[in-house]
Amino acid sequence: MPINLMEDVIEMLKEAKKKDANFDRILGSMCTVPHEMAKKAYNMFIETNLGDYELFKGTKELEDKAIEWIAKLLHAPPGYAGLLTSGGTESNITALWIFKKLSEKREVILPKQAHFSFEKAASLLDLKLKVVECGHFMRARDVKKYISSSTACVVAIAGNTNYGYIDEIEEIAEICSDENIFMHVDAAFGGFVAPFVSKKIIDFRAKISSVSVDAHKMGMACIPCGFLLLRNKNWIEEIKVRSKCTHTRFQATLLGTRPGAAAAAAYAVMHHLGYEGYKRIAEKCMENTGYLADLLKRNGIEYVEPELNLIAIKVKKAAEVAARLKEAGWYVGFDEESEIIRIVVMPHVSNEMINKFVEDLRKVMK
Ligand code: 0PR
Repeated sequence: MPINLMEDVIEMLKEAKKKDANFDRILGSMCTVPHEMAKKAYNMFIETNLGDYELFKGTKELEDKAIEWIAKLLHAPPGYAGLLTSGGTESNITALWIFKKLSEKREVILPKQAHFSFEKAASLLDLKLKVVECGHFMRARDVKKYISSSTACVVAIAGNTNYGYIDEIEEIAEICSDENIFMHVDAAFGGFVAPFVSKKIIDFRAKISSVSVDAHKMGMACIPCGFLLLRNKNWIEEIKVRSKCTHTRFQATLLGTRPGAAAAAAYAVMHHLGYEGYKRIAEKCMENTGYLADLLKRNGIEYVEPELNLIAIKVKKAAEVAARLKEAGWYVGFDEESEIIRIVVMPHVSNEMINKFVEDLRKVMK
């Protein structure tokens, strides 16, 4: 006899789930409720492991197809390589891991707005981060003066964490190409939005070396799922390891055992929605972002003009405002240093939610 009946365990799980925040109250997350198609696919492939893909050839095919889909979206050149990762953090660490090895240098130039995953990368890989002082995004002219003979790589962001702004990627890529240094684009957030709603080039049409995109953010897939694309497939050799007891001979990912379910879910949504479907979702999110901006303006609340589906609202004492909003039932991101609270207008964020939120924000800010 088991020590607890399955239905009792389910009860226990339900109790725990009740304590979780509900997405109809979450405004500060870059994740969202996965698409129904993703949930179905995830369940179908729950036991698969891409760390030993010789055992799961069908799942491996889905992973390859998902990578191809992203490669096409981002105009990867022939001879590219793609990795399916656990998300932005792993993609960013892996990119810097590869570029450190290829360049045999240790300095990484990145904007002040870069995500904290680069701090983890620096700590793990013993890299020196040279932070470019900038406003809401990084300009090419500001990058130049940080470049030295020790520079391994420049990082630029397409959709930064605080403001959703896009750095001057094309121009920065020109500089990197002239200087013969690697350039990584972190499009963890913007990768599923910018290609559909922005005229800016964030992909391989610019002279970039790599780009990361997360399917578990605007891709509406299941957590954990990101992609790292590299211009040259030979670069993968730098991180390839002979795997000994698995049925598969090599691994070239930071993680060993990896969820095939995440790959299946991501490709299922891609196959279901197509580029057109994602375009409609991105456009709807932008429309709702415009709606939020208008409402804030009409209420005299200051914000940073959005570039993608993210609005930074200017407040004094951001942590306090966020805490009061939490009391009113809203979860928002905040950054005390920049004096902002952050609303990410993800697909689950409706105009009804926005109306109620702004009403509560007005009360909280009084
Ligand atoms: N790059 C950028 C530009 C990001 O914004 C993030 C995460 C990452 C990389 C790292 O991605 P992973 O967390 O997938 O490894 N940005 C959000 C943030 O830290 C993530 C987030 C998600 C925040 C859900 C809150 C939340 O509830 O702000």
